[in-house]
Amino acid sequence: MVRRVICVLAGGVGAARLLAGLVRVVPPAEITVVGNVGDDLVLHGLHISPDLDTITYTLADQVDPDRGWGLRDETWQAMDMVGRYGGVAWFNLGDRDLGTHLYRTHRLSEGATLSEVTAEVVAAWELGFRLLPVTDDPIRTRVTVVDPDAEREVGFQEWFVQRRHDVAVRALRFAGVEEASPAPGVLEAILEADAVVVAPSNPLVSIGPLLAVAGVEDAVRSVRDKVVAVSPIVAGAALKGPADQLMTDLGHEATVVGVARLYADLAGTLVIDEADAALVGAVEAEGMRALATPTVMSTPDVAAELGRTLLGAVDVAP
Ligand code: FO1
Repeated sequence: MVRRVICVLAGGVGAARLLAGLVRVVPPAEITVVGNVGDDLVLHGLHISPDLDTITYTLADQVDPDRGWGLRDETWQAMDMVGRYGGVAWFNLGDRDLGTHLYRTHRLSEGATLSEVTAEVVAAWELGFRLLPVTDDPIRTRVTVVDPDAEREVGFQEWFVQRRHDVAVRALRFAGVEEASPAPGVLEAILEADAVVVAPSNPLVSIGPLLAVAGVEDAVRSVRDKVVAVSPIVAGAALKGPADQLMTDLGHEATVVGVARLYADLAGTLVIDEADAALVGAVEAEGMRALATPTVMSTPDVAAELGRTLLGAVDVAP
């Protein structure tokens, strides 16, 4: 039997929750995830890939359910030590989580690529799906924030975690993206997919860096009829994180219609929450088919049902 390919373009927490549902309706071996690395950072000399880890830990059923990132039953003794010395302690790395970063950093120092290390980590958790960083090259999301006196460019996590994304944003850029090429298998996964799912991740800072890597946006556009996106905006607000505020700050409408304008070229269908059912017509006026259904993944059952709806939208039988 020819194995199907379900390709998921993914950020962090929202994508991870969707994937936890999807693996209940299709065999994990059929799923290839293309993950965001614009949020990556080097801290304490360690390479940290938050979105790749959030996906891995969630599918391993090891994620902390309240935070949505990091590991459950975590302890923080290493961070306490860093704090004692006056080191960088605003980005919280749990003791168990640190093991992942130690392993990744060591393997990279040996010359392994980020895709190779990521495959090793996923295999160690026996997850059975493929997780590809969009690129093996370093790309870093940089955020221009408006301080009371001046504009300043900071790293993604300085904006997101250190400043609690509680500051107006003037601009975004993905440093290094001009030199980045897609990781092995990324373009093939998109071009050969039976379905491409754009997860309910932040369109600007989670999906944006994926599309900015050479060839990725063109590949997605070329299979537009097989692409189904899920809106991360429900009733005018982001379920988690700052997608709504960021869209507003950068001149986009923070509604499903604003999401449709960002994705209309790339995806044939936009799945929106039932709370936005009244906006089906407005989304379709942007040139996409709209489907209204429960998208708030409060339980794995809802996530699985959403997974079924997404596959059905592009005529793939679960
Ligand atoms: N998010 C926070 O709000 N505070 C943190 O201290 C924090 C630490 C952290 C460590 C490892 C990791 O994989 C994720 C972590 N996150 C933290 C989440 C992360 O900033 C976000 O999930 C994203 O990068 C946005 O997708």
